[in-house]
Amino acid sequence: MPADLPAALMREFASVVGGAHVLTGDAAAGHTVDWTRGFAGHTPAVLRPRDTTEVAALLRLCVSAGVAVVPQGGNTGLVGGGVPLHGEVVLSLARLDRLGPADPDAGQVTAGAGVTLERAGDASPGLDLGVFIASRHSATVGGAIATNAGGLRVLRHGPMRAQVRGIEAVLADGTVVSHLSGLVKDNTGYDYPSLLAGSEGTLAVITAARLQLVPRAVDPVTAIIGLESLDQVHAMAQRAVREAGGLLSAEFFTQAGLDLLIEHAGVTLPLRQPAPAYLLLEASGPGAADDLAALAGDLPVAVGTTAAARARLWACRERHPDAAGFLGVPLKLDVSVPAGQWVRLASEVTGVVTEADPGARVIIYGHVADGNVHVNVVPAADADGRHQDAVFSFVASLGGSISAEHGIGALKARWLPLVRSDAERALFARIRSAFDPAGILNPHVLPHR
Ligand code: 2HG
Ligand code: ZN
Repeated sequence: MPADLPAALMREFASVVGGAHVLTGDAAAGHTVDWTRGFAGHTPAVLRPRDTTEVAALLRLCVSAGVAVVPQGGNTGLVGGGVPLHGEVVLSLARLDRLGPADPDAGQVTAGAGVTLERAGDASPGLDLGVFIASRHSATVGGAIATNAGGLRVLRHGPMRAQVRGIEAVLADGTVVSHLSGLVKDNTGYDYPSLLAGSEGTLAVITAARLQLVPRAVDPVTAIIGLESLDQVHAMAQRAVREAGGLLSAEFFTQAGLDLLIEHAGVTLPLRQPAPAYLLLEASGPGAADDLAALAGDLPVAVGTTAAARARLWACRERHPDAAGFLGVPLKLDVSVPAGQWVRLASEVTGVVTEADPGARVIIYGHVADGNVHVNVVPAADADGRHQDAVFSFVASLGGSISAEHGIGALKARWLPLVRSDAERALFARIRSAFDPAGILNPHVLPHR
């Protein structure tokens, strides 16, 4: 892509959104790099439409000029899927932030793509959004759907795809498709909202969504249990899923990550003594405290019931995405395996990385009950793909996935063939060209073959 676009096209952009919403140079800088600092690109323009009509007009201009577009929400992605690594135009959906009133009968709300997850969750006092992620203050509805975000309550409510009851989106040629009625039962053809969930901005630009909300957790109780091994972490999480009816979260981390947070982020040790591994459980509703106490038994445990105490405990887990960043620029590898392989993955993956790069630092943590481990690697050797090769081949050998919840983006495109067959990728390519024949939407995300 040229560094500059023709002046006439820039004028046409400005005539759609207003000159103040075509950002260039320094004003565009915050949109060209992701928050890990691992992905930095450049763009001739960041376009900030305020509604679906403006999105459609901009896409029509881009498709006729053959200009590639990276749709961007809150820019909290971790795989380089939302920043212009090849000089694309950035289409920021941040101004599409209209939040409708919650529908008390259906327990649903219609939210613009730019509404933050936190705001969507606050749409009604008795309800909440089922997806709960650490970046909820800045992550947006459109981006979370496009990446099928997961987070801390997937075991209870499923990922973002499971919250979507309808979608409005704009195709690359400017056509608006909209199905926002929110019907629970609606067998009237292809479920394209579900297809757009996890499509990483490659099929269409999501402009609004009808979201199913869930009952707000009543009197949640948070507990952190200190354990001797990852084996015990897994066994205890499995028991929690079976025995704590109101379970919302089962999260793990280790002393290695916690030490970094204690040193650099003001986090405090949750228990009297350090432990090799920790399991954070959260449950709500009648009997939640008793259920968690019965699970912990005589093990070291810290329990929080007030908002402040729970926040203190949650900081130990929620701050983990920052931990490796205190050592350098981390590679964030987000993988999952079948339940029966989780202990092998969690206990062997650090050795797998250090075999490829003996000086690498590895911090692991994540969501136990859904088989997901976040492997954060600060390389000592060149970050030339050797870390991904090692981790992803290991995960594939365990029957797992190279992306549990963050997507493929630019970071993992090379390794998709490890987990998706030729036939599957050929089908992906045909779906993609049906939606976007000109290939202007996020062309460098997800391989075309
Ligand atoms: C989490 O679970 C997020 O905290 C971020 O998915 C994980 O930064 C990461 O690797
Ligand atoms: Zn996660």
